[in-house]
Amino acid sequence: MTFEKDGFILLKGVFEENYLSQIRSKIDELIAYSQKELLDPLDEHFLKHRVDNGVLYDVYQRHPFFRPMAENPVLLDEVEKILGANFYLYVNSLLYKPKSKNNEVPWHQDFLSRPNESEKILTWMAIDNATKENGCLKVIPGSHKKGFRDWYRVKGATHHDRIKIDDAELQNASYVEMKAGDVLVFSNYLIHSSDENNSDLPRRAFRAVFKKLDDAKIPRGAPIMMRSNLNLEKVGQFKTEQKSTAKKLLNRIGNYLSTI
Ligand SMILES: O=C(O)CCC(=O)C(=O)O
Repeated sequence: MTFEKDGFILLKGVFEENYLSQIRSKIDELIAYSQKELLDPLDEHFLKHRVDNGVLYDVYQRHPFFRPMAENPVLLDEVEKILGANFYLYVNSLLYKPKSKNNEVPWHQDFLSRPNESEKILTWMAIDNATKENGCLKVIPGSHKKGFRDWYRVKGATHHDRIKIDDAELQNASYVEMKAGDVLVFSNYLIHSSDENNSDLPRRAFRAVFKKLDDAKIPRGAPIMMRSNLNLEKVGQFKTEQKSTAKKLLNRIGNYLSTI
């Protein structure tokens, strides 16, 4: 299995059980707190949580106990091999897929609605064992090679952006069962999905997405550099054209529209 050939790699045993059990109890507290739907003082800065669907957004910024996960050096070394020495945290979320909540995720590629941005690398960190029964990820190996596919949006659906995929390609789909502590690193061009959690077992995962600093586009908030090599010769490469106020406003509207 190589990232180039398959579009993903599986890192085994990145997080130890001791550490994961602490994270799990923190997550239990966090979910119980989020379910109370209290007034959120951070609301204007971050995307609204989707508690029922099992997605809590921007947990890296909101809850410091997630930071060591996204900053794990083994994981960042792998990302650095793909993206180079300068990359930032693009988005992040806790995906806890509660039981029997119609939380199947259809076949898609990530960030389909932002075709002009460079590749993003996803790291999907298993906090529990992820199995066929509790809705582990499914992938189509090698599907990243053709870039973005034709896609459509189902308005109002939780996972609204889907791709058109033919049966021949679906034959190659495989489940990625993971042990708690494993991390799947994959390209945003990789076609993936997951089934509903029909088991009594939790399926919690932390998802952190990274992007190269070829520009500093980010859906919300401000970029957080995760690795940064201040090589003076290279700094000039990042110089971008001055954007007019109108262009900045259009970007903001575009980013907002892609989240609804
Ligand atoms: O966690 C899941 O079930 C799906 C996650 C996913 O599709 C993604 O990370 O883009």
